[in-house]
Amino acid sequence: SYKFWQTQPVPRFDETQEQTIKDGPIKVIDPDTVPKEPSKMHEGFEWVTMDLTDETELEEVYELLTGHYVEDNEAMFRFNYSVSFLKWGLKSPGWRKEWHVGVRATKSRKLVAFISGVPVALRVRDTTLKSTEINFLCIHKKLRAKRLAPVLIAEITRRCYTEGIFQAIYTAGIVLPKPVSSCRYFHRSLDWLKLYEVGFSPLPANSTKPRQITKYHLPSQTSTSGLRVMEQKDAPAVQTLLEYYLKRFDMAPIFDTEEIEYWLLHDDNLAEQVIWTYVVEDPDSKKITDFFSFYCLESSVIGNRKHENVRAAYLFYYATETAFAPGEKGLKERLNALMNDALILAKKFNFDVFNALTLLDNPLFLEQQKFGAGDGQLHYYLYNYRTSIIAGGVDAKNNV
Ligand code: YNC
Ligand code: MG
Repeated sequence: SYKFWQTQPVPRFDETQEQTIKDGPIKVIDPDTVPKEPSKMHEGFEWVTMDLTDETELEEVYELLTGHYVEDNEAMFRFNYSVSFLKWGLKSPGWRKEWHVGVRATKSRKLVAFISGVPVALRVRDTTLKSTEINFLCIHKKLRAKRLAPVLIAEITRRCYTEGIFQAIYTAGIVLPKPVSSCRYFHRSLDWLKLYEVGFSPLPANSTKPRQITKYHLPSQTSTSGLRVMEQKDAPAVQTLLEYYLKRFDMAPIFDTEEIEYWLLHDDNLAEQVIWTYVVEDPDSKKITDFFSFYCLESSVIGNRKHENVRAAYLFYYATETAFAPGEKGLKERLNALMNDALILAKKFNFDVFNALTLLDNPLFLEQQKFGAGDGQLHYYLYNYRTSIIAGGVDAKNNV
């Protein structure tokens, strides 16, 4: 098996796990050998480049994903990325139209498949790679299991190579050769009763509904003094703080100030808010000592009478100066205070659940903040780059 993946420049499962692995590209790409044209598309279908500045085309991508994108194992929920989320996620600084690849049915013009990439400067240990973050690979349900996915992957690879980008990062719930890191999803109920009613949260045998509701109750006010919404003027301080904080991990993106503004500040032009970011400003020194952020990603509930969707907040980037104290003194306590405030705010903004992965310093607060382990895994992959396995501390954004 892995008929396609075994032909690709990715590590094999049987490769050594030793520390002696030397980091570097698996294959050196000669730009002159990169095909100038896409490979042949399946009969009756054709390649298109989507113009996501055009609301109609954006809406087509939205419709494809809403009907056909990632579902849980029991097919109870399906990600429902909003149009605003797609604008945010697919048009980040340096984005290229050519990396929004579609497939249309030649006759009907219907969009039946999509794959995308956005540029990211990705640090893997001591090396920073100019790379692409691949996301939103989706094929219409009626076109599944026809080996179309490898054709889409090969085409976006060609379009990356054409731009002189020879590495990529991507995530998937499934196991492919071969994860560079693996995380587990954790979920913190904000509206336990709704999560129970949609079939997401079970009622433990030794508990009752009122007890579950009480268990997840949160105060109405945040507790961290100096906590406020991030503003544009905070971007340089947040950039420095995050860059410094992420140095503690083996794999992380490197954001410049423009990217920090883009990824963390709410854009008033969007119909729906996607990102919430809070900073802690020291009342005396006016210094930014901490920040945290979360984004909104709803899931459609498939076939439930009472509820159509679940509103989930996903923990995004955060940083705290306590991580730099000798022996990281106070880090756990501080993170718990910050994340409790994040939960309070998410509740206030009507989220039903707060999700986080087992990356960065998240293991320091998951249990205390009453997150429960989900059954979903998220595997991280690098394309055309070899490095030994990374334990924790990976790109928090690419988490389909
Ligand atoms: C997947 N998620 O193994 P083998 S994640 C990568 N990522 O190949 P067919 C996948 N490969 O095993 P279907 C994959 N899922 O024979 C399947 N594959 O070597 C591989 N689902 O193709 C699979 N979105 O077309 C097998 O399968 C081959 O019709 C089979 O299509 C798959 O966005 C899919 O989960 C996932 O829409 C499109 O099931 C379809 O089933 C679907 O016969 C629901 O394909 C939505 C969904 C995936 C979300 C994501 C990240 C994608 C990363 C792609 C790899 C990028 C590599 C880097 C490229 C740039 C390089 C540079 C520079
Ligand atoms: Mg197929």
